[in-house]
Amino acid sequence: MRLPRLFPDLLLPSPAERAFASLLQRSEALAERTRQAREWTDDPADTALLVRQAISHLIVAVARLDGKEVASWSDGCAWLAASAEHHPLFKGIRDDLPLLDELAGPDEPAGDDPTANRRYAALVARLPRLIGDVRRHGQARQRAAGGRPRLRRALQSLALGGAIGLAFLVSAAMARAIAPASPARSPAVQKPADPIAALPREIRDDPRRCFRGTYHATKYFDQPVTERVDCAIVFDWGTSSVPGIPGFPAEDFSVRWEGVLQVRVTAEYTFYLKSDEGARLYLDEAQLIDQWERQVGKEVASEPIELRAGRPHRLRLDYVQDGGGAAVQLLWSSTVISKRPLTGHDVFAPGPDDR
Ligand SMILES: [Ca+2]
Repeated sequence: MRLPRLFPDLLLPSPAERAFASLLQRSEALAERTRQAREWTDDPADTALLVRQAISHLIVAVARLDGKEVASWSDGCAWLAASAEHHPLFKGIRDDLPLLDELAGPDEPAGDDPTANRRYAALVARLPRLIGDVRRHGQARQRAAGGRPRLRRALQSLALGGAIGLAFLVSAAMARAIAPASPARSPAVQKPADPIAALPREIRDDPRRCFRGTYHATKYFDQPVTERVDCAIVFDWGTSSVPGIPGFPAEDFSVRWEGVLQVRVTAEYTFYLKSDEGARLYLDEAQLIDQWERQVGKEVASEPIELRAGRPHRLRLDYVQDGGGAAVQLLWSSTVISKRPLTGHDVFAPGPDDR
């Protein structure tokens, strides 16, 4: 006898149904993130990061279909390695998964490594087939669950959501990894040496973009010599004076950079500051990094901070040089971008109220 559903909200879904619903949500989030990233990213390491997220998503999907929870990328890789049953499904990509770690990681990729380039391009090329295999795996489970309409609906939604997300991903990844004239020189492992030169001209030439740097001929921000546009803060002046500012001292000077940071994707962001010698980073009223004690070249990271898409934040970096070499570098990273210089992509000129 069937019980009347007087209180449908009190009839809790089964663990499997909850797992599929959550997976569907992840799938939609991936679709949105990939769409946003495709609109603005120009760094090949991002593509590697997105490919890794997509494969991670597939691994989680298969694990959950089989009632197994994997909590992280490394858990998923370990589960694949230990689960002989799924070797055929992920055959052909398993050995290349560590390559994604390397390409999407914070370190400089391996430069012009033709072998890594070829492996990466081949991995991306195999993704559509892997997606098909995972969908068929899900459909087989669906047939097995034939008598349970809610579970069937969840599986159908899962397949559709995953396909949408991965279609975005594959089109974005292939445009970058497969399109170059020579497949042995895919952009996956090429990084621009000069982050400012790598910026599109329309950003470099846009007067509303980038930091405003005020260069002072003392260590105390009290003797401005010039103000100029800097589209990234990645400088190593050595013991020479700052180029382009005639008569500017090579020692005992200070620079204040100001801008308005507006991120395109809501996420947690981390900032990294390295300087010779002192530097401090502020976001609105908060001091994110205090590196004022004299030191040379030690990188300090901020606590991760959630920034919402489109919301403007005042950003200020104070830098001081005593003697010897002079260098300063501001990088950032998040769950959607690899570690890189913060540039005029996301930083706008400060207005009168932002300084
Ligand atoms: Ca110095």
